[in-house]
Amino acid sequence: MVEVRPSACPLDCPDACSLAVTIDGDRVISIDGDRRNPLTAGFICAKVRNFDRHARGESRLDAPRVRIGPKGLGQFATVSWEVALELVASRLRAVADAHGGEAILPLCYGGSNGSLTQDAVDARLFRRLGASRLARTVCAAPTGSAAMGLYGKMPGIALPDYEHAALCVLWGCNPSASGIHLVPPLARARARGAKLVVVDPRRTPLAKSADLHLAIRPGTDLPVALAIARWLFDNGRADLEFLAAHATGVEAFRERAWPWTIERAAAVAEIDPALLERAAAMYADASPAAIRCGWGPERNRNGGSAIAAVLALPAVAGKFGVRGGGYTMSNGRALALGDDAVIAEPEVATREINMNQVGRVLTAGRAGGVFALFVYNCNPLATLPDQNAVRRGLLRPDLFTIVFDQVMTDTARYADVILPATTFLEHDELRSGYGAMAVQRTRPVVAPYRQARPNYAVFAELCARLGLARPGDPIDADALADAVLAGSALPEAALRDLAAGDIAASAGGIQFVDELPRTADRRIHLVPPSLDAEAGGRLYHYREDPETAAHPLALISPAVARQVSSTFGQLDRRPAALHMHPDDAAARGLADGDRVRVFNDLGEVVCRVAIDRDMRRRVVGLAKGLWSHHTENGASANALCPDALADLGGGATFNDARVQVEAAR
Ligand SMILES: Nc1nc2c(c(=O)[nH]1)N[C@H]1C(S)=C(S)[C@@H](COP(=O)(O)OP(=O)(O)OC[C@H]3O[C@@H](n4cnc5c(=O)[nH]c(N)nc54)[C@H](O)[C@@H]3O)O[C@H]1N2
Ligand SMILES: Nc1nc2c(c(=O)[nH]1)N[C@H]1C(S)=C(S)[C@@H](COP(=O)(O)OP(=O)(O)OC[C@H]3O[C@@H](n4cnc5c(=O)[nH]c(N)nc54)[C@H](O)[C@@H]3O)O[C@H]1N2
Ligand code: SF4
Ligand SMILES: [Mo]
Repeated sequence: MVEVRPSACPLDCPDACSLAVTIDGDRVISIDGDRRNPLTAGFICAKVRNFDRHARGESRLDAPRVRIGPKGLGQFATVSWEVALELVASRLRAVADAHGGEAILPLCYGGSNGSLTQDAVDARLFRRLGASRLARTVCAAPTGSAAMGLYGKMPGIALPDYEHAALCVLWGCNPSASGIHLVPPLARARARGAKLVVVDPRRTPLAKSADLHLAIRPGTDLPVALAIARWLFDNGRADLEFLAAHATGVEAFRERAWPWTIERAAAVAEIDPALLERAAAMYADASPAAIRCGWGPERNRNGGSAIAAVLALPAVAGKFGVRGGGYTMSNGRALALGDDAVIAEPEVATREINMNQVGRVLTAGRAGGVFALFVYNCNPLATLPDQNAVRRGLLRPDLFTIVFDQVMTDTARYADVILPATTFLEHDELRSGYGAMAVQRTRPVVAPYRQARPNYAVFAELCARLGLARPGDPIDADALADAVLAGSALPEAALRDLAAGDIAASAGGIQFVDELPRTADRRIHLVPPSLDAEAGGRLYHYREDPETAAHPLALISPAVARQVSSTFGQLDRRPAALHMHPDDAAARGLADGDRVRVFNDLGEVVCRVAIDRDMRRRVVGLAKGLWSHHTENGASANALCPDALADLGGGATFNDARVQVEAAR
């Protein structure tokens, strides 16, 4: 019987779309946007419209498997869940007995997971095992630290409210690929005469039509934002009254911005100073002025300070207090879930490993102290820095690796045991958006694919087998959802909506009218002492470009429309290309489509080159989340990304990769 069932997209995307899934028995016929959600507005991206290609494609894992060949060669035998779970439980127990619980490392990120499949029964298991803790820093760690330090993660401008802005600044953000539901409100604002400014090293689709595009060198957002701040102070355009009423650290911030004149910042960012000054003046003149800050500016050594400086601008310029004025970073706190109650086990103070340095830890062998790796909700070989180190680590004969995923990822090929996971269409979920201000409780719309199982079921089973289950533990999906909601700070109305099976959504307030900073004193802290301490007293101090004569090109790896990070990469078999400005190609004697070697001291990638006028000079681009089949030598941008950490939050510095490119022989 054909029927339409409601669902919600849990993928790592700001938009948190509501879905209408048409099914015939256990067959998905179509997936469309649900009209009940005003942001989704009845349309969704092609990735999720075609989700069945992922859910029923040839890479989908249909049963547990154990390795039968050498590590990394992808030779496995199918086994029963009973055999697989017994093996996993006995090996985890053996590792804990021989080396202590900390020798077990859960490796997850969970960007595409809600509260039932990440930080729920999984965390219970690992806490009770006394496993090492993972600092989940691969994304949003610097932005999170900066937004927390300055504003206590105050919810931002609701995405539909961009329609009311007279000026929109897209700062290191590319909604055309990575959050498409912001595009219509931007278009509506522009139809009413709003101006658009884009700060991005690439000429993104929206940069092409923008009124002003600052094509800065990656990693230079900090001086650029500080120069705008200084210009506002110098030209009497700072809102001193607002700052006196609502901010601390104003003088300290002003001092740290002081070295950055328009000329000096423009020189460092390699842009025209006149353009930068025009951007500052446009921002000062416009109201409402909205800054949509993305995650591009955080992925470098200056990332935390850069985001803090960008987020300071609406305070300095006095842009709050009107609908469509202020900023948006993450809106995750607008309707926040994620309470610890669901875990039913207090956090233990075991050692913490930064996921950006997993390669380093694994390759340290015995000294690294990790002998069992449990990978889930993550595809580390494709997404962590220093891919070659991660690969060498995964090849270690004395490492026992479990990979729990929906599809046969590059990482899974290195597993000792593979466990097949359900997709969101097959399990229960409870998901809060980080762009859209919406929470949705979803039910399975089709039965699990063959033997695939949900995370909550598998981790509960492992707790039981390891003797770590306790009476009263929430286990089934409803009990888990109840525990999350009971511990959340959701307003009554949202809880009622969820209980009635509806989307719990907030229209979003006006910053400094309906929303104040969620800091302890409800003020903005322009130089929060905790962040300054974390940055070694050097918050807002610019760290120089890591380029060298041997490796002068900045390699960035932006999000692409056809994937979410590495998710869906199995569906695209076309080879990837390195994007390069024509002048850089000419200087190397390269023509469009030539085979090239992209290299630095960490590794190399062999692929084709695409001559691309939308890249700026001395910056090359290779898509984020590529799989081994996308390049000739199986390496991706991550093979060239350093595992050094950003100034705040222990964040990744993917875009600090500096490389050289030559014709491949
Ligand atoms: N289709 C799709 N959607 C996604 C994702 C995906 O992979 N595909 N990923 C999801 C995830 S995990 C995230 S975190 C978000 C990311 O969402 P975005 O932040 O919008 O995406 P990014 O591509 O990471 O970076 C945005 C832009 O920053 C630019 N950039 C790179 N370095 C710098 C810099 O130093 N300064 C400035 N100003 N700009 C810079 C890039 O050229 C890029 O255009 O998107 C989510 N949505
Ligand atoms: N070079 C470079 N690398 C980057 C970035 C960059 O800008 N440049 N950006 C980074 C960013 S922004 C992010 S967020 C990270 C993301 O990196 P990852 O966290 O590795 O995210 P994905 O690549 O989406 O992989 C998620 C995996 O989880 C699986 N999965 C999904 N749902 C479930 C489930 O319910 N159960 C189980 N067991 N598995 C599930 C999916 O099938 C998929 O294989 O990548 C980072 N890597
Ligand atoms: S990936 Fe983003 S745009 Fe696509 S359906 Fe999911 S939430 Fe919507
Ligand atoms: Mo991300």
